[in-house]
Amino acid sequence: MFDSTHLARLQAIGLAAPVLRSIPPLHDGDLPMRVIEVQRDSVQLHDGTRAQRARVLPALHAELAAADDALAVGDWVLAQRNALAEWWVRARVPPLSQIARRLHDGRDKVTRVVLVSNVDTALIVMGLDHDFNPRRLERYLAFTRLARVAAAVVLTKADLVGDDVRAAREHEALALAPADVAVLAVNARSPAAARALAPWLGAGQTLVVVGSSGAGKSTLTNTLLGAPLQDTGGTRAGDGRGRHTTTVRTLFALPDGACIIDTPGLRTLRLDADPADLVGAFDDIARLAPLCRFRDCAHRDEPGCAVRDALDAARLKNFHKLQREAQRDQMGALERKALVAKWKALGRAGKARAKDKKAL
Ligand SMILES: Nc1nc2c(ncn2[C@@H]2O[C@H](COP(=O)(O)OP(=O)(O)O)[C@@H](O)[C@H]2O)c(=O)[nH]1
Ligand SMILES: [Mg+2]
Ligand SMILES: [Zn+2]
Repeated sequence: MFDSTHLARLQAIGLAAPVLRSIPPLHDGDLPMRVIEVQRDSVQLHDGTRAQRARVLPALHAELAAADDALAVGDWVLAQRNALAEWWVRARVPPLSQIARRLHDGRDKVTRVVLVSNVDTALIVMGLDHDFNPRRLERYLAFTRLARVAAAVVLTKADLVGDDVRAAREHEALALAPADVAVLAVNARSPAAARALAPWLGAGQTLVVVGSSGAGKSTLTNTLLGAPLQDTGGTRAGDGRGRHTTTVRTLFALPDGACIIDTPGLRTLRLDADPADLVGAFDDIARLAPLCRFRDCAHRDEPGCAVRDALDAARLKNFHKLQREAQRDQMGALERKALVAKWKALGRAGKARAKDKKAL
């Protein structure tokens, strides 16, 4: 489909075999490229050699929007250059993974926002300082688990806290993380952080850093890049921009062949999940629930609840909170459906009446 140099260039920006296999048949002039940034009405693409601004064909945009979907950083696309030398994205290669969240418009409308696509590992970045928050960590762990993306917890600012604080918080994070999720304490500014993360940075791997503003995501990105490409809180502190230094998601190629997507902190992180899915993101609850006396135990005040007996109360409370959020979103969707059905029925009745009148 492509010659080997072209293929090697795409592999250097993360093209993996499963994606390659799902690239649809190419049209004349099609070039496979990766989305490295999404702007308001254009995208930045990369072909392994250079970045290129492109626009998205309205048909593709509409097709994705109709499925509550959108192009995101990390996506592979097929782009074409027209006679005016403008680049247009014609098709998207089906993503292997997507990390999405829900956004509420403040009333009852819930939208799904795709943050990144085709990511192998999410680095959940959290400071060991005042940023450290077990409940937020649980939310992020559920977030990556629900997206079926592997995760590692990177606790930054190890150099800013005492050994005992570091050890206690590391231990607490380890207790919350599922068995297959590593927890590392690092100084994000030190090259040692890059060495500690080496197992996740193999050629062809794509990572994303997630976590709150000021946690050290951009600092870690720069350390992995070996170059200060991203502004960090420290360098901007003087100009009153506060700590929200990173404003867009951007994909970078790392020296050893992996790619990393730096992201701005999210003020609210509403999971893109149905209440039933959520249990799967809390390993211990999934494991204990079959031992509850009642099969439909909600792990609240039912007698004989194995989950409540074993779990830390704060963790269980957080689980219920995430479940309530998911339920509210679902209620909104069901109510909207019921409303649409009602309107349709009214429409049908109206038409039937009109017909009856004609027949008379
Ligand atoms: N001493 C120290 N400072 C850090 C560490 N990680 C981040 N910082 C500082 O914390 C501030 C916010 O970091 P930044 O990377 O912009 O956070 P982001 O919002 O998550 O991208 C900056 O001043 C960084 O220099 C760390 O591990 N050690
Ligand atoms: Mg940043
Ligand atoms: Zn129970």
